[in-house]
Amino acid sequence: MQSSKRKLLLAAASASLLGSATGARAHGDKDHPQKSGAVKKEQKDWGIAGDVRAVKRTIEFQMLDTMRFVPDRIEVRLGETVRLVHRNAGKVMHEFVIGTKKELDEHAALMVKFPNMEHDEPYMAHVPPGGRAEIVWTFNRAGEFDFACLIAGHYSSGMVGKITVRAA
Ligand SMILES: [Cu+2]
Repeated sequence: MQSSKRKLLLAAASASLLGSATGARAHGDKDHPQKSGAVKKEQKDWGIAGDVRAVKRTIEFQMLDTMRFVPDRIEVRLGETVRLVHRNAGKVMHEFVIGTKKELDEHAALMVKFPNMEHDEPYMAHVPPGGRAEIVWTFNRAGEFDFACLIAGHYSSGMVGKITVRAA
């Protein structure tokens, strides 16, 4: 009982976190029109990995041990490619993961169960204390999205923020 539930969670984790790397998809019957050559540039509901040459704006975030991001709310225009720079001003590891609230909730629950789970995607940055990282992301879907630190305990303490993508 317990172990089959865990297996299911692990399967869900590898499908949604490793995504195209394994060829598995958590949402296999949704429309994914991209060709199989584009390994990392997978269209997500909250956008797609951006091209550095398309960057016209940089937004800097501080990650704090008070479990807050500064700023915790940003706005971008539909189609905009933004360089998101993360500076960890704290003494513990933090991360920055973009997603829908639903995806982040699910991912955070997995992180609580498997705190050492390793994962990497172009919409995530893992930043050690004093460190800096960046994400280049193209927001080609309008809507309200979240970003969050999914490290166990951080997400539940409110280490989250909002991204509004507005049509021009
Ligand atoms: Cu954190």
